[in-house]
Amino acid sequence: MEAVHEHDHGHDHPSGIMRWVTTTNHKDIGTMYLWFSFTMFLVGGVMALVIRAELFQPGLQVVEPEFFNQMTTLHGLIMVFGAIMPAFVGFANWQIPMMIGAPDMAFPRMNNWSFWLLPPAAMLLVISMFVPGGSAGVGWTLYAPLTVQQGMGMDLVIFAVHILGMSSIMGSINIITTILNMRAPGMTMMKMPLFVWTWLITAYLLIAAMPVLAGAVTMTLTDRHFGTNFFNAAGGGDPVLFQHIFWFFGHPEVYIIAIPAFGVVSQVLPAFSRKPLFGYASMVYATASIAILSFLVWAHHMYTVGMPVEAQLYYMFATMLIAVPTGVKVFNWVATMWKGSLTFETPMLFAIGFLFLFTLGGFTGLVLSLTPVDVQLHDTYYVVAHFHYVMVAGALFSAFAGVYFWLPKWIGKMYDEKLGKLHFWLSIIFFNVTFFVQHFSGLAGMPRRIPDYALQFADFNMISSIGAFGFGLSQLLFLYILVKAIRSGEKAPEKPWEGADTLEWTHLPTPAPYHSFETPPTVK
Ligand code: CU1
Repeated sequence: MEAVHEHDHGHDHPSGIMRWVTTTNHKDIGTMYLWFSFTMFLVGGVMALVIRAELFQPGLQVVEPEFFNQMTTLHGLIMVFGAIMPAFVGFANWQIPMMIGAPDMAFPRMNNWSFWLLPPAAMLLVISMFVPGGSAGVGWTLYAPLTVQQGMGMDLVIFAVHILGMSSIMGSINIITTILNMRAPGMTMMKMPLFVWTWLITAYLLIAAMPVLAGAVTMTLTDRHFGTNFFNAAGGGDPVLFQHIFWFFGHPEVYIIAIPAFGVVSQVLPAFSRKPLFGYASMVYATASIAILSFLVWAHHMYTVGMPVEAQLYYMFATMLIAVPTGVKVFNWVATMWKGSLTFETPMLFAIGFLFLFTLGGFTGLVLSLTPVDVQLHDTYYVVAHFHYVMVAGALFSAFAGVYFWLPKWIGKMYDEKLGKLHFWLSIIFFNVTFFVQHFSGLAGMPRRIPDYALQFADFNMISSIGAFGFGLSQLLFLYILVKAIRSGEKAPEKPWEGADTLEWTHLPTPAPYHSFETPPTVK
């Protein structure tokens, strides 16, 4: 029986499934992160479609209200922790060592463990639906006191969050150590590709934010089972305390997702503009400013809890301040394209789609930062529209841009450009059909996380549901494009994007063969 492959350098490597279980190679681990992310994207997407199917018409048709609530909870948790974050960690694994000229991540075995913690955590979230009482129908924010009253599914969700946190913290330690200690000679901090900078900053955000979430769910756990009263007013606790702790994690979490997305776009836009990134240093400083500010604005999610007007004013102005560094970044991206030799291949289309729609999502965020406005719009579909512009048209479109941009270097083959462009246009059209109308139903007062609604919202919801099913189906095209490229894509040229690879900050080392165990060449 052939149990191992013979490599010319004489080492034995496990084959089959054991190769993936035991791998310490950053490319293998990056690949696993990306496939895991895509799988969770489909699982979370099906849950979104359950929600949209129920909301297609007023009244209750498809699922029980309890199950609907579980779907909104698990859709949020799975998309944030299972789909978006692992996608960008996958990019980090693939790109950071190659971009800074390191042979691998600093702690390759810990890297393996970081990844393999994810599947059991995802399993816990999914099987929580099947325990007695079902999963937690509490929303992804897990607000007390409702979480204290939930059944056993809530315990599985808490355990899943603990495991996800461990994975993120170990991944962050790995990324920080790799970037600070393993750069090739001459690769100074201010020469690093911006994607590397954004991940360095994000890793610090993760280390600061994830333990806070772990603390919040641990306190929930002890309130549930061990007689504490952290969030129980009858026992001297305060349910609003949970919201403070959760959003001290939750707002930085938004930037944990957005900042690596900024990094990807900052690689793609220069490449397809044939110009270096405009304002590199200001990009680094703006990103760091956003990261610091993200810890100072958490209670803008809590304007309706009855805080003093002074606090409302502080959180309003602090939140508006974030628009300044964000404006610097958007200005730099536009200035990068200005007078460039633009071409519009799929990665560039997704990056420009990101630029337009993320900016729109940022703008509605600015609207929501205004306390008197937010008091009206709190827990309406306006908020749902806002954060889906940031998360889907922002982070997800950036992730698509990254996959199309780097795929030729990862697998040595090209994807089908026509189908890639079709994927972009279907995605951007159906995305807007789904979510643009939610601004209107929100402004008209439709509450979120409710399976039924008043007749006046019927048209907006029907349009939104049609868009959601179109968007979901379009992502099957993405899967087809990937499989087709991997199985029968044309051999990628040395320089897949004409003219782009001559730029210092978009240059990657020669295409390393897929599944290669060899050390990538160092950057000059
Ligand atoms: Cu926030």
